[in-house]
Amino acid sequence: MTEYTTIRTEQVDRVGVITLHRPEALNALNTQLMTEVLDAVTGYERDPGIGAILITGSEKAFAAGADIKEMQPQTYADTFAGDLFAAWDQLAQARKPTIAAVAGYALGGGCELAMLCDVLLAADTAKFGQPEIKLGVIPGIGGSQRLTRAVGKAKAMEMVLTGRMIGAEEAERAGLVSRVVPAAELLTEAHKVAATIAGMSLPIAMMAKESVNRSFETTLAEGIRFERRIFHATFATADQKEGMAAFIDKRPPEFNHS
Ligand code: CO8
Repeated sequence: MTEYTTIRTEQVDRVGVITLHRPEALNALNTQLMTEVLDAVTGYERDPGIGAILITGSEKAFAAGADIKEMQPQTYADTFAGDLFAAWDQLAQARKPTIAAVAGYALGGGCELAMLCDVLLAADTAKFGQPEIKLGVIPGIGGSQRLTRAVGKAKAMEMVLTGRMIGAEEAERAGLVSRVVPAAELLTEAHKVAATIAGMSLPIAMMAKESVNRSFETTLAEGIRFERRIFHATFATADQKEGMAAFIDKRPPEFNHS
């Protein structure tokens, strides 16, 4: 097991958990934290015993953004040559389902990290925002793109141009999060969702994820054709036979992820 300092990891049955842990900086995303999260995700992606990845923070903050103290002295040449924050694309490209459980602040890069995940659950204490403009920068980990796709132009523009934070209820109404739960129940609910997904056939869950994500990349006609072809491909798996046989036999399926 790798030793990390800015995150905690644990495996709960088939769920790989990553808890952001920089309490002194409200889980601000510095280079070390990014490297550790991506290393843990890579490990979970490779582990056939993991079917879903759950990312969470603390009660006070999921993450209060990219680390401002680390970024402040950087030059244009540093950010350009180092392609600052491009590494987070690895999380967007994770093939296993990812779940973000957000309590407290999810600001700037924190909001973007949550939006990089497939399912976003919020505690009633969650606060989402893209306050970069107040620092003289703009979102840099996909915020202007993913937030706009999630909540539409008007709300995304208001959030990105004013830095206004929105609460959990507004985030749910706007379609940014799938569900709001009382803060005390966030982790229990998030683990339930993650365990449910991890209990499905892994290749089928990966195909479902890939198919939904395709909708962001292509036309409706091509997306529907892609979906149908993947649907046809599910019939090449043992888990399709098992899933349908279990329904007919009136018993729970026993997927073997093949
Ligand atoms: N970076 C570094 N340190 C932070 C950050 C951060 N993003 N957020 C909080 N901290 C630190 C504080 O400095 C403080 O440390 P210290 O005790 O040493 O002073 C500690 O965490 C606790 O924070 P506060 O005392 O401020 O706690 P409060 O409860 O008073 O306030 C807030 C909480 C409202 C969340 C406040 O901390 C805040 O506004 N944080 C900054 C939020 C923000 O602006 N985030 C966006 C950052 S920019 C970004 O994420 C994307 C950049 C993309 C650029 C792309 C370039 C290519």
